[in-house]
Amino acid sequence: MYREEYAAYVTLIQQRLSAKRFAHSMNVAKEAVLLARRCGADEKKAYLAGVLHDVMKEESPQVQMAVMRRAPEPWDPVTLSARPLWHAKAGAVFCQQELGITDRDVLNAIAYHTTARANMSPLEIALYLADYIGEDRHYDDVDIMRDKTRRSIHEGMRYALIYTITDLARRGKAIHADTLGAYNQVVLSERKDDSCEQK
Ligand code: DGI
Ligand code: FE
Ligand code: FE
Repeated sequence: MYREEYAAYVTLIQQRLSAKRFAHSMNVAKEAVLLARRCGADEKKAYLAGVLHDVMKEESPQVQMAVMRRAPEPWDPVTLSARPLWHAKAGAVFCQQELGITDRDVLNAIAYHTTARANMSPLEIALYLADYIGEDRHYDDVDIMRDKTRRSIHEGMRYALIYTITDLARRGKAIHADTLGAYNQVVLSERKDDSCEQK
């Protein structure tokens, strides 16, 4: 779709990731473009964010933490304690500092692709949902998740957040305040339409 324009990033991702994770990244990029179109987000930015979102995923926790620590602000205790969150934060720092990406919306979409947060931009929502419904995804409720998202972005967000929070709580994991913030906003909002506006 935008593969030629971003060929250098696609090659970088292919070199840094396993074949499986590379395929996932390309699926997410494709799906993010379709969702961006529906939400009125920039399709090119959605493609770029999709390609790069898991760039740090296969680095060791030590490397992820070292990259994260290059951010100007300190990280909160839950982020520091929850390893699955590190690749998202390190990914945004890497894209900014090493790849020279300056677009704040793209960097935020990567930084928040794992936790979500309240007041997400349409681009952030497109990437967050794309990560759940890409072709390579296989988890118990993936068909329901795809169906809900097909019907409405709001329903997709609602289902994804309920699924994630329930799963984390069942496993006794810490839940980041940003995830709870996203959840509360979605369940308190009455919207049932296909808009990405969360207000
Ligand atoms: O990188 P992917 O596998 O494509 O997907 P992802 O970036 O959404 O990561 C999913 C993992 O992140 C999964 O193991 C659940 C975990 N996770 C998501 N939100 C939270 C979380 N873990 C903790 N501890 N707290 C959260 O709020
Ligand atoms: Fe991820
Ligand atoms: Fe992912």
